[in-house]
Amino acid sequence: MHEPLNMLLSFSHIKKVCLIIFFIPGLLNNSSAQADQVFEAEAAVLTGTAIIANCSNASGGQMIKDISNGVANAVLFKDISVPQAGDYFITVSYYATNQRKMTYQMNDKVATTFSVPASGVWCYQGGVPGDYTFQESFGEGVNELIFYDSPIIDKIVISSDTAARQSSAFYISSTTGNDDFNGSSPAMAWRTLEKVNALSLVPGDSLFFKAGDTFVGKLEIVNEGGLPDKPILI
Ligand SMILES: [Ca+2]
Repeated sequence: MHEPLNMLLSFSHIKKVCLIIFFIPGLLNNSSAQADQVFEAEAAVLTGTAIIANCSNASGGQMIKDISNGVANAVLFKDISVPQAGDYFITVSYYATNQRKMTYQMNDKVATTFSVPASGVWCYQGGVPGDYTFQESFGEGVNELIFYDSPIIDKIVISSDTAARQSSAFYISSTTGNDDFNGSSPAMAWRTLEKVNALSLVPGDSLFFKAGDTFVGKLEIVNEGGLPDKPILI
């Protein structure tokens, strides 16, 4: 691969990409952060074919499988209560041996489908669940969250603390990306800046824009900042 002539970044030149360091102290001091809430899938309402499977590596020793073929076969978390309306992080623990679609619906909103990467081998083969975190706005009080057309689900964790998500690298390519991907690798790169803008960056995150690609639009980083030892790299 030859050296790119412009300032756009290359996946293969990761060590050279520390162009901008955001350090905005104080923004992440959220004294009202709530403790994580854990909801085991096996304690949720199961409909249709959804059924409990036992496995010692799953949280609580159980998980839910056969969540396919539409909304009739679902895992419904009926009683997710949050103290105030706002954005919260949802981390789903799941098992999938291949990239899989996952669909959820929050309260009466339109359902959302995205792709999650393979978690590894199956639970009975000794595999541990994969974790996938996304952000969703909750109403004050009780919320309902339903998953269907999804891989095996072990549990979900609801958190208001941005630090609950571990720092990650995100990849964006306007030529080879797909906004249905999760942005976790060059092969799973997002296509548009909208996906980046929808992300709540946490300290230690990195954003890699593919060399030679052109990105139209505006990169918005609002109320997101790094820490002295964990900057956000772009
Ligand atoms: Ca479980």
